[in-house]
Amino acid sequence: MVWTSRICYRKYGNFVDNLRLYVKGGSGGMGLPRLGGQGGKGGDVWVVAKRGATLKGIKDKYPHKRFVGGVGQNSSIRALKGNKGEDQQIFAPLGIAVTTDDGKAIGELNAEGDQLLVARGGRGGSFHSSFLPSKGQAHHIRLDLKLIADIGLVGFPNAGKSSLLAALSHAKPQIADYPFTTLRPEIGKIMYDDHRQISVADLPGLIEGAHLNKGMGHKFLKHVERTKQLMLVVDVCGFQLSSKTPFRSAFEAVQLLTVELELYKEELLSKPALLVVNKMDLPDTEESFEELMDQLQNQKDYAHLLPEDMVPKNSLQFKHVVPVSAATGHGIEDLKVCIRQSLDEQAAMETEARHRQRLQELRGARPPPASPSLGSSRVM
Ligand SMILES: Nc1nc2c(ncn2[C@@H]2O[C@H](COP(=O)(O)OP(=O)(O)OP(=O)(O)O)[C@@H](O)[C@H]2O)c(=O)[nH]1
Ligand SMILES: [Mg+2]
Repeated sequence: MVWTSRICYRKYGNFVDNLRLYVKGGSGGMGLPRLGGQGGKGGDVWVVAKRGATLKGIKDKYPHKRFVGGVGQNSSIRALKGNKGEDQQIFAPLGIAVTTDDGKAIGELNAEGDQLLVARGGRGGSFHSSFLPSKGQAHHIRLDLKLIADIGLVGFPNAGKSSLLAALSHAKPQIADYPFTTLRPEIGKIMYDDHRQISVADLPGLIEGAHLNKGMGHKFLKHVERTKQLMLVVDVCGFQLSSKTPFRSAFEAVQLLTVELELYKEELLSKPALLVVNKMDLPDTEESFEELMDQLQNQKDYAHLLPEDMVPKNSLQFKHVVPVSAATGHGIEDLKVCIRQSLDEQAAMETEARHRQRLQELRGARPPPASPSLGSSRVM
């Protein structure tokens, strides 16, 4: 039996799982020595957890990545005690760790509305400071999406995700011939001979309409966000959830899984992804695999197979398409190599991007001016 993995080198997408921001509390307002007036405190900068927010959203909306609190009001004859400067809020997704630039933890955002103070506004001028105000705290912070694993398995029920995890790692997930065997993520570790470890999350099966919260819906999709790369798993023979639901071929399964990801959060499609075609030990699957490859390479020609609303607007760019049998172990070693290669490539690209950014900073690129809305408006 010869199944060869198909390797297609494509550009990595732009899923953002970490972000470095400059935050600065507003300066305090001037005191009024003559009348003992106290200037207002500068506005603080907060990071606030908001469902639906994304790091990419912050990056796109605020390309300068600078957040500055409002300046405290000066003390005046009309208002001896100046008002506080306006706070600045940065709305971030749930499941975020916030650290200083040198890695010191500031805190985590895990539930809707959780908030962290990341830059304190300066004190207003008062008797104790000879009526001179102080500047706000200023530094770089990092927002990191807390990852549950390097790779997340995405597939319809019964595709063999848990069997695959068992074949790749020492994990012993529950495996059964009925759908929805897996109800919560289970993490396994692939061990390589040189002691490298890569974690894989077995996730509950996805169903059509998951983006509308059907089945495990959002609970499932939330975990997909927290893995570096996606590994779609399809049964080469196709899939039928029950006698009342239509049969879906392997190609249709790929498209439907893509639609669910796309409708939940479009940017998930820009995560690096691999496709595993499972159950290749069953009879006549070589032909089905060839057909699937043809369909994947000529997706437009096969768009008519599904109703329009079930065809994704953008396709997932698979780094590798790997035929395997989780049952016999065939193709598993090949898959381990592909997984490692894909993650290494992503890490190299991220390192390069970081170096480029640092270099730019070292070359003394002046910090870009704050956008006019900063200090007075809300993020997103
Ligand atoms: N013939 C064959 N059967 C397989 C293979 N991989 C998995 N199966 C069978 O497919 C069924 C489903 O396997 P699971 O690993 O539980 O599938 P799953 O994707 O984790 O399913 P859910 O957790 O319900 O979403 C079980 O009966 C497995 O024995 C394979 O490579 N070949
Ligand atoms: Mg399972």
